[in-house]
Amino acid sequence: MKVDDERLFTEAKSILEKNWRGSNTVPSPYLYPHQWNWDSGFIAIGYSHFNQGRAQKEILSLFEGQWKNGMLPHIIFRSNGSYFPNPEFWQTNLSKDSPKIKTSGITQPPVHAIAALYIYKNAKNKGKALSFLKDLYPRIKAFHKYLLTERDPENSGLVTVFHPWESGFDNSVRWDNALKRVKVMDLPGYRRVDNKKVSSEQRPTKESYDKYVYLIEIMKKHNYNIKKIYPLIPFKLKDIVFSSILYVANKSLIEIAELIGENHEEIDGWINKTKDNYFQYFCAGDEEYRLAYDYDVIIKKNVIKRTVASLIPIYTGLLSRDEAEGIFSYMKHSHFCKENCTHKHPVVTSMSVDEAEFNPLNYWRGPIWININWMLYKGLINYNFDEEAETLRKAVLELVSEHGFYEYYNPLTGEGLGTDNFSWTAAMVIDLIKGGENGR
Ligand code: 2M8
Repeated sequence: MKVDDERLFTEAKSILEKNWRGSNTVPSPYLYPHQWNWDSGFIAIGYSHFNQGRAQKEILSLFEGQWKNGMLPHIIFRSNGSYFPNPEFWQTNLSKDSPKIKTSGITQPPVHAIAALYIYKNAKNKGKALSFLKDLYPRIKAFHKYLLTERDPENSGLVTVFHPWESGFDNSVRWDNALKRVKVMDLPGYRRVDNKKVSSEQRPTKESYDKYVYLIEIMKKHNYNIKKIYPLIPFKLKDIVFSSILYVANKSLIEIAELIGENHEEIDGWINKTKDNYFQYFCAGDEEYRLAYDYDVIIKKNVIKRTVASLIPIYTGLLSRDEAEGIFSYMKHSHFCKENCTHKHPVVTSMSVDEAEFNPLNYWRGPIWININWMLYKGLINYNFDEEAETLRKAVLELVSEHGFYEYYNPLTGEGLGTDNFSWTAAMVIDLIKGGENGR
């Protein structure tokens, strides 16, 4: 199918315009009527191609929610739009670190330095972009420092998530075993909104939500004090995607430091620590597939489930060419895209179709996500797999062009799932059309 890039770009742009709320963009007006952390990062990358001012504002407004300990919350509540859990549920005023503005009490993957560098590189007005970087740099650095200290008492350079929502891969099979160990007690009453807005077969189960809520209750009980939470929370994993993004973000932060004349020794130290431990923590013992896996801090074991997270190391550039080729071969022929997937769109699924839990309709348990494919595309480019990258790029654009700007897609049919008019899908499409940093 020949994609009309101009038409697709105009459509994508109009979705971001529609979802813009004056200082930030909602991921989707219907399902997610507030500002989300990593969504804003991806969205700013999209804006960087046509509206520098908005791109900058998107990131700056997100950082209005930053906590005094550096934590950047996963949601900034910006409207009365219905969503559960709402600010009354989070009660972040229990923490001495929370800001005045209403936020959630957990974080999400740090794509902001990557986005900020993008904004600079694509900026028409470099002077304004430099002031933006100067303003933002200490705040991003404080966030990364929080992740590499409070969220890494093991001093590994890899981040521990306390909650599936922190990973952004909410109900992924990656978290199933760890969640089995979470025994829910004294759960408060709560009312979900998500499964009234989107068909419940496409959303997490009640059992998952009970655990999500219970984990937050533990954090609230300890006033969101990480030092108290860390030893006792029953869900604690070194997240391979989160840590990989942080590594790439630290590389961007070094470039930013150089642009604004800041010393980056401390960030160099972070990068080296991540490099030293990455393979030790994530690449343990999968003789058969040689893929990388999350590390469960409590049972000190890797979570051996074949999901797209295992392919994300290609995005870091930490792999040898040989290893990157291995990852690529999985992307191409493997569990992720074989005959039962739609060959028209060889786009990578969130979970191997061979895993018993694979479900083409359910959220992060099978469907295709565009931001994740964008990271894989960037990884292929890093290793100069240009032809393969182009195949993936075209496949993503074809999928969206044919089925619309959805939150996720059924890999067997291409059908759009979750909510429509989804902002990061639009933003990633813009970047794939416009050719990344500095155009193609
Ligand atoms: C989804 O997560 C939220 C909770 O944060 C939810 O399901 O209510 C995830 O896909 C997450 O990665 C994303 O940032 C968020 C907003 O798009 O939605």
